[in-house]
Amino acid sequence: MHRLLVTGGAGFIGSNFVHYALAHTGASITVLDKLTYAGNLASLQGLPEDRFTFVQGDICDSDLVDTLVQDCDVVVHYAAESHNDNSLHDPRPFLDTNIIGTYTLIEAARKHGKRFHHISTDEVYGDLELDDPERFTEATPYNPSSPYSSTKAGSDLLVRAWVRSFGLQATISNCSNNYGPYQHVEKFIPRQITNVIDGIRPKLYGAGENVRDWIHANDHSSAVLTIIEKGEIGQTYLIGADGEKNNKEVVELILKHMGQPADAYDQVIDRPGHDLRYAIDSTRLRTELGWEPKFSNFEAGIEATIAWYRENEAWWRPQKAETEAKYKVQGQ
Ligand code: NAD
Ligand code: TDX
Repeated sequence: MHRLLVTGGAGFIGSNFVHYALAHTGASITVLDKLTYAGNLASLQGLPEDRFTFVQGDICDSDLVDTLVQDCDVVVHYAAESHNDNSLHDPRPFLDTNIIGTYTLIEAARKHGKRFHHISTDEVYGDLELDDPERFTEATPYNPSSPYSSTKAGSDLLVRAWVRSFGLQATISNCSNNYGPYQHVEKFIPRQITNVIDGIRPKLYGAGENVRDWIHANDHSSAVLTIIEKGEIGQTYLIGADGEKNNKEVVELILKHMGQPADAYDQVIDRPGHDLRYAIDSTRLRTELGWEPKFSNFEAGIEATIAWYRENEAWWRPQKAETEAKYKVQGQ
């Protein structure tokens, strides 16, 4: 694993992986990122110049992708349109980037015989009832709910087909909800933290009973590195850290650590088609590849994340007003 091509490396989880992989391996990394509204070069500061290169470009640009894939050993594919709410209002970019972009990358990886790791989400499996004793496993049937999750599911199926039909040397991982520093203020946890900083009450969709299975972004990165190093070609691995919490509990935790009363939030219009619960069984990754998460204390992780947003206002401030204006139009 000498040269990695990381797509979407200026986004939340991709940039975390770039920092993590440079710190924990001897690899050199090229990031390919379009710098959409979600990409931020400030998330990639302070990296060693001799081991890191940034290329601004689109994963749908087949000539550019061909050249970059030819020059690397492993492609780690994070680039995506990633926000469910956006996909409900303007699905087209999700089809372009998540489907055509993935297709463009796997065609280049197949042509040049390169190792490929595809980053995906637990949302491809649809949702669970609150009292369902089962969690998602690698054998759970696909049943996506939103334009976002259906395009991620489509991209996973393309990768699986390229493995079977063309012998693509690929692995796939489906991870649960990530939290931590450098997450865009459109997403649930940073939106509420920065709202409180701005004196705005947190906004809970519906009654806040929906459950998400939270994992720290660093644990996602260590899992991806483990799969790249030890994963079996053609295999899918679910990544999760046993972090189930409902949205109301998360908002109350944020309010507690920001010195606000527990009920200082607003209930707003629910997301159409809102998935009720996600829960990951990551037994395969733990038993077969020996991976373990390190961030087991969610409350401590939230406190650290609040501190990061307080200390790094310059990073998120430019996106805040525009993001809230969009939510206001939607009544959220
Ligand atoms: P993000 O929206 O923060 O970042 C996406 C990045 O991709 C941005 O830097 C953007 O500029 C780039 N990008 C978008 N379209 C592009 C294109 N056409 N060409 C090149 N670059 C492009 O997303 P994220 O939350 O960091 O998610 C990264 C990946 O992880 C996605 O594939 C997502 O489906 C997956 N994932 C996310 C979560 C989560 O909780 N956020 C959980 C599981 C899986
Ligand atoms: O203001 C809000 N209020 C609220 O109650 C927002 C923005 C969200 N929510 C709810 C909706 C979800 O139940 O919080 C939960 C989390 O919402 P998001 O941060 O939008 O994440 P989610 O839709 O669960 O998807 C995330 O995890 C899986 C990522 O955005 C995806 O990229 C990833 O695949």
